[in-house]
Amino acid sequence: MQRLALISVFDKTGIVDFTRDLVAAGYGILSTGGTARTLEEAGIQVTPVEEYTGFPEMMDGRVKTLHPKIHGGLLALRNDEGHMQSLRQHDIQMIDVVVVNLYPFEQTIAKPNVTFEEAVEMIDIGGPSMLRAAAKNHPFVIPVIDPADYEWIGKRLKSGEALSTEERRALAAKVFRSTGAYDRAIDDYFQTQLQSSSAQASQSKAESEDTSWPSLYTVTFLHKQALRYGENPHQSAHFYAEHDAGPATIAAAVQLQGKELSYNNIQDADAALRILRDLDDLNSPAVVAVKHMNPCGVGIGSSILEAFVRAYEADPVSIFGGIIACNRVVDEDLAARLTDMFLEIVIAPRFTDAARERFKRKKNVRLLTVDMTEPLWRPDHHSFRRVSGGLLVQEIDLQGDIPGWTVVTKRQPTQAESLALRFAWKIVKHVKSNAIVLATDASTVGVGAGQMNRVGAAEIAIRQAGPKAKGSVLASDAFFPMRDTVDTAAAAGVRAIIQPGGSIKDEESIAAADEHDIAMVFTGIRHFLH
Ligand code: 93A
Repeated sequence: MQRLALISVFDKTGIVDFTRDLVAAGYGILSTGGTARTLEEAGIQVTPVEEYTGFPEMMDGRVKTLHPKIHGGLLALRNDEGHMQSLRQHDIQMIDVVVVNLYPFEQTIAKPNVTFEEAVEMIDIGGPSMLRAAAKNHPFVIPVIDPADYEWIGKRLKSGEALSTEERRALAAKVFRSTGAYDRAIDDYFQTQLQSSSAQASQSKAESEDTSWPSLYTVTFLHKQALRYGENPHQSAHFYAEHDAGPATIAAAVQLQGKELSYNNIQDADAALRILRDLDDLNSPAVVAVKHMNPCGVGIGSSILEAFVRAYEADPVSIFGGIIACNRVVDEDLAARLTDMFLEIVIAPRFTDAARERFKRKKNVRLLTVDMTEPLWRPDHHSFRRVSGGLLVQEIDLQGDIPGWTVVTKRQPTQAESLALRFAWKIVKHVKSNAIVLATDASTVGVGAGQMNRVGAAEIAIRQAGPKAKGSVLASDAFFPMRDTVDTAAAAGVRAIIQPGGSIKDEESIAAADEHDIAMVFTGIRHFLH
């Protein structure tokens, strides 16, 4: 019987070529409305899902693929006679490949002025169901959620070479990770909506959740390694690893070469990794440069080299002796650039053999690989800070993105400004308070960290950006207590601002932004980091 591929994608990029590969590999194509139209327009023969199930897409598309003829075909165990019997009895065909990407919930809520109802309509139900069914049954069904996988899978299926168990499992893991992140984003959004609409908004989170906190806080860390010394040579130090440190953590990093990691190295590498992982949902090659736990340059691009060049050019001075973290494989071209400079550490998911060769000439550079497909934190992870006589324990700041923002000025941010604002907001979260970040939609251009007044942080960021400040956007980790930061930003040519809002003098800052034709948005969220 002919093998079947089910294709239902919101983002149609690359789908025609991939489907051609599947057809060439002998697959019949089942597809939903819009996807079917795209494929048919490209001259590919498809069977619409509604023809196969005998049910029309209904309720404005809310019910398209939620049908036993789809889910039976995805979930049936091919090596179970009873399952096969059910397929035959109900005239259900096996589906062998599922290609789905989801309604863009996060992009939708990032848009200014989106209503709750519009956001809810963008919660994909059928897509995750198919993906999770395929991922559960991955020994028999290939689940494809990431367009980056189209090419290699297409090639392999065309050549008739089966996917290995590990490859299938990795594709399944990617699905669960993505659908998990998708649901978390929905949860975050609902939580912020609840907080702002609920009559109990004033009740503090601590009050409502108090009971889940233990009266005796115990935590176990296992000795991992002795360190040469601590933050300074006169402080002795050791590294303890969390009992169940996940593979994506700095404690699980694998060192490929270079001197032993120092106390400061571990802190800095962790900071770099945290920033990098908060960029995951931009789905872009990204490079983060860190000094003393603050980002000095962050870049994204169409390639990891381009991302590096942008991170580097953001601040070619501070990067000296810093730490570079990359979210894609480091190849020889990038290694050539990285070995041209003095760096303490380079972190990446992998280094090519040629890149490794390059680094061998720089024996002192520490190369670390870290699995970047797993989440960095578990929801129950806490952060600790010792104070004299006690321990402060808090939830980790997991708010890596903006659940929504409100435009408070006459001018709305342009699309490019919106992208830049989102990017700058992700970075400012990781800069020591008071923090100001100037950025474009592809890189930071100025970072002002750890100042005791906000306008001082802005002045540092602007000075460092130099001519690059003009046309950039500004992110502030906390609200402006007065209008001076807006005025300073305007004088430097900043075009848009993102900040939490919530000062009693917000109106003054808004008036200042309007005077300077700056677009300003409020997030309602603060990112102090001390
Ligand atoms: O509204 S849904 O949750 N209901 C469904 O039954 C369903 N099936 C697929 N959305 C559903 N989808 C989603 O439609 C897919 O995840 C994909 O994002 C999109 C593709 O629709 P079209 O092919 O009509 O462009």
